[in-house]
Amino acid sequence: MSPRRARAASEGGPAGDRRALARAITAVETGADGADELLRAAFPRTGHVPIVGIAGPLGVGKSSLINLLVGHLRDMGRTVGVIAVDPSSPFSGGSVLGDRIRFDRPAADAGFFFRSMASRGAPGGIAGTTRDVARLLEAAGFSVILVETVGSGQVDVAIRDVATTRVVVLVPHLGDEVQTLKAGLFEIADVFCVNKSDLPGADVAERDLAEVASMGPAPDGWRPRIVRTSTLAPSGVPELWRAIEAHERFSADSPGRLADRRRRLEEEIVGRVRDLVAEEAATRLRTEPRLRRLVDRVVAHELDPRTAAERLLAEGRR
Ligand SMILES: Nc1nc2c(ncn2[C@@H]2O[C@H](COP(=O)(O)OP(=O)(O)OP(=O)(O)O)[C@@H](O)[C@H]2O)c(=O)[nH]1
Ligand SMILES: [Mg+2]
Repeated sequence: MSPRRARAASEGGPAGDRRALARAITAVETGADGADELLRAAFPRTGHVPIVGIAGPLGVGKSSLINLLVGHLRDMGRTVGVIAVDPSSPFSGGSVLGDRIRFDRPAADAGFFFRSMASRGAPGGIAGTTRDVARLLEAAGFSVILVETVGSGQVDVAIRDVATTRVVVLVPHLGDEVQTLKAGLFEIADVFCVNKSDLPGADVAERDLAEVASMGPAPDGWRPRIVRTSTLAPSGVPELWRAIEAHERFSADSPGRLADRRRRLEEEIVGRVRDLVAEEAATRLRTEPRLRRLVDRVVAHELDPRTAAERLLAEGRR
């Protein structure tokens, strides 16, 4: 894709070409030619909007909440991009998340964009692609990005580094769930949302969570907020958004969060270097006669793979 088209695509969005944006996302998801150029063009216009992760066990009402949050944000004049990460699709033979999340938005609403992503491969990979797609949405002009991760603790945790605020959604009668949460999701929560508070037991759930939240480590000084919602009533959605915004404001001047951000970007650079070096090494091993002979010697057990790897790198530096 030409730089001009790449730029045009990443500038699609509220006022731009939605089809170009959709195509750009597909290019990034599939690692097509031109994806790097798209991301390069997008990056300078990213890093400023809230990226809100909405995680939690299956069926707690994450999608229903996102639908209401989108409505609330659109009413306030904010533009919203939603990414739904569905870990089930590769296994269930095409259960498309698009079928599981419904939005009460007019088709012509240019300030809203939804994309579901099948999370093939490793959680690290999902997180990377989600981060890149979030960047395309931000560069396209969306002022809030919401990311739903579906019912897999592993994926939820992988998404941790993508989001600027992490909401963990639960329901009344937490029971054992609070115990499980301590191990995984709990540590990533900036905001707890007790959804389905129209059902009995919301008081108890809120109290339990408040207790756990007050015991948490809070190394950077943020104590998770707890918000009660119901998507049936509906109630609590403006409060949920206020809690998210409070966390965004807190993070904006928190030294710990700045250091965190630096660390994540360092990790991203290192990951990219790893990919590039690995790609180049694989190609050279297959194509350069001298390196093919090196592999022959490893196959014959005359040389070990570690030494071969070091030689390959040393040759590359010549
Ligand atoms: N009583 C009650 N039911 C709710 C509420 N919110 C959602 N539900 C119901 O809970 C079910 C699951 O809702 P979803 O929004 O699909 O939940 P989810 O967490 O996105 O589900 P997965 O994506 O499958 O993990 C649906 O039948 C909703 O109607 C609520 O506030 N109160
Ligand atoms: Mg859902």
